[in-house]
Amino acid sequence: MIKCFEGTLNQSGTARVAIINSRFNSFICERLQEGAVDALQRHGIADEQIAVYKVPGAFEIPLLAKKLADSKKYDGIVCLGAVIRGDTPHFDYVAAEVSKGIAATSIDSGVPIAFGILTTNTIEQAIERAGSKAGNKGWDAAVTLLEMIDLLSRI
Ligand code: INI
Repeated sequence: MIKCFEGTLNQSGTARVAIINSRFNSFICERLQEGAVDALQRHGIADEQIAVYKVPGAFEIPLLAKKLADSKKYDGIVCLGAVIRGDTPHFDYVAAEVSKGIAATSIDSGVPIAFGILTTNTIEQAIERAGSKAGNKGWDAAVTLLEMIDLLSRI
């Protein structure tokens, strides 16, 4: 019999979750946060177990994620942001650093960190992914985080 390990979404309600959200493109990021909080609440996470940390832009997310992971105060972290392409290469630097930084922090710390950062070519694409026709990527990231918290607890 092969043993298969897979996380569930049936939280016992004990997970402590930090959300890191960016103020840059805040009209998108606020929708992502609403989605993430809704997903956590619907899976039994009480408001008292959720803390939101705001940073200026997506570039600042990895540093805060590292500090929060090192603090051992949270079982997992959801990172939210919206990096939208402009006329200059700035997008590429911000998008690359935030994705690399989050991945490295999660691997180094062992704390699950969900990547809820939109990287889109247009504002319309971001709106579609922040609670309209392509769903809400904040919601998706929060659910992914809960699954990973549960999976890691089964090792
Ligand atoms: N930050 C974002 O979160 N999204 C963007 O689209 C963005 N663009 O394109 O400029 C952005 N820039 C700011 C960056 O994250 C830092 O806050 C800034 O460079 C200061 O370190």
